[in-house]
Amino acid sequence: MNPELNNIVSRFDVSGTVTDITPLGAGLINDTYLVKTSEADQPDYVLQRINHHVFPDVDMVMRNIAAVTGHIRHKLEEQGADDIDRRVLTFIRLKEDPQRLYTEVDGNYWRLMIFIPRTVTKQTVDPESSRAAGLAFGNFQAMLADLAVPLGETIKDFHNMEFRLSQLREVVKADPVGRVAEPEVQAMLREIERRAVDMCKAERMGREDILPKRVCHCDTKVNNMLFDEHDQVLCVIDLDTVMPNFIFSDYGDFLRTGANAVAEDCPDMERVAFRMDIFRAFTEGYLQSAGSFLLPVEVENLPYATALFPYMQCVRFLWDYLSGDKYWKCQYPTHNFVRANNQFHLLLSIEQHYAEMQAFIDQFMRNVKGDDAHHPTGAQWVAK
Ligand code: GN1
Ligand code: MG
Repeated sequence: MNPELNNIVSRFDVSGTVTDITPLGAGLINDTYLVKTSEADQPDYVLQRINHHVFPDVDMVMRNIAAVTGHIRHKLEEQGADDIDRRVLTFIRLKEDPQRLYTEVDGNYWRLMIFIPRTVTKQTVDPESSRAAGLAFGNFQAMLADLAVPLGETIKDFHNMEFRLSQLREVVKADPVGRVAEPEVQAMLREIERRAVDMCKAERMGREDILPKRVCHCDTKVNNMLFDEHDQVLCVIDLDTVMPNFIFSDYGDFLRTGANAVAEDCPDMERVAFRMDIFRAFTEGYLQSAGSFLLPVEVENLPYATALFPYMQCVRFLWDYLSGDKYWKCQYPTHNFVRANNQFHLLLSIEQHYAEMQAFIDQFMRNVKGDDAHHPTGAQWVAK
């Protein structure tokens, strides 16, 4: 067992005897380990090094997470839910300083949480698990809609499209690794600029005060959910990016990964496609649980959200490619460009389905209005 990792774990108030610490999962941002204990009646743990280059204010990250997990736990208790320790993450306090949920060692920050057993993580979904995911993320937002503690923005301007474009334009100007002149990069930059004004619609609506920010997860990828043996979402994980945002973040980022027929770095662009069966199932699930608080302007713009996130991720991957691959781990030199191109092809597929998505949502709203026109917002969005 790695003595340094063992030493870090020993700072936390763990129950049980640690026998093994091994790498876990394949997150691109944080380093994660499974901490095994020998006793059958004691939990195993997950040890994680928080990437403070990505999340500069570690204390804010952990304050947000404490507020969010505490609030969800309280809601679940009120609802009389069973198995609460498997439905919400539990972070372990430090022995020396029980107020704190993380420790610093040689400039690195670490946290420990209870490992949730008997779960399934997915890299891909089918319509049924997408419906479950839609319900779960809508429910996550709904449970946090009345969170009284204001959350911090753990990555400033994380999903701000105007900011992401300005970051890209800056690196294009500076061209630090000489990749801007590549013809494929030039072609992609033209496609990005052609759509730039449309894609910044959310920021404009935000400034006009017609679009609110709410507590969002902001990284609603398929693999940030733990499913149970019945294909229901048990627990939403990876909470570092939980912060106030437009709801488009959670809706759009799920479909970006879940509805892509292939992985986000699949180099075969002909296989990249937006799956409408996933879109319909996820949308119905999401509207069922988020319907209690969504405004019409939020519902109407869900098709825009499906386009926004592949577009934004294309911009972000291209930015990293042009910066010299500093943000995402790469397995080969053009990995980030392949990812950007994949996201761009996903956007093209979404653009082809745009009218169909709009019609699906419009139909949904018409059904709802016909039946229940007098409700300004609220449960009227529930799928019929
Ligand atoms: C990062 O760490 P991971 O894989 O959950 C990124 C997301 C991107 C994603 C693309 C904090 O998420 O925004 O969509 O990679 N998270 C951060 O794979 O930048
Ligand atoms: Mg993750």
